[in-house]
Amino acid sequence: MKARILLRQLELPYERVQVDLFKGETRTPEHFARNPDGRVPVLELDSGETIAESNAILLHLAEGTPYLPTAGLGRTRVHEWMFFEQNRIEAELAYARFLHLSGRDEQLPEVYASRLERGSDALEALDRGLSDVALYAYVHCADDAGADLQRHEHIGGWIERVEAQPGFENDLEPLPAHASARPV
Ligand SMILES: N[C@@H](CCC(=O)N[C@@H](CS)C(=O)NCC(=O)O)C(=O)O
Repeated sequence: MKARILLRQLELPYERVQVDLFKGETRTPEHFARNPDGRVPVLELDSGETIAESNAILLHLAEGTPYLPTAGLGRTRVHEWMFFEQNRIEAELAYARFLHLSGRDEQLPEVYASRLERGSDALEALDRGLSDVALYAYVHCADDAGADLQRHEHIGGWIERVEAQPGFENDLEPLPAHASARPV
């Protein structure tokens, strides 16, 4: 989602190709050739070369545009928050969200509780700091993880500012029904 937001902000045409990870489509030889780690997102360039890791995609697209400061402390600040996003938001809050939305929190209640606690702690850190699109993706839907966004003073206003930017569109899709671990 964050790669698509930046593509639209930069007015770069793109084609969205969906890979269903719940049907094992990320673990095929074709997909390993795109990303040896077998995950999405992957950006395929016109040259056929591929870039994995959402934040590497953002940095590649933003290079030389107003969305990324040139070398120096400004760029380092962007990197700080992008590393924070990967380590704290994605590893903890996003995983809690996946467990909660797919019903796996009922099978792994202790894992879920610990990820949610650590993810909520990361939201507090974000509330004290700053923000960008890399962080927006999993923070705007923190409620999905069972986290309480209302507890944080600044995050609501920041989400509204991100959503007010030109090119913004929330095209996040819900988890498909077959992702659920809940008995039918
Ligand atoms: N650090 C990576 C994480 C990517 C990731 O975990 N993708 C998940 C979906 S959100 C995935 O593709 N899982 C499929 C699999 O592990 O086979 C990034 O930010 O791009």
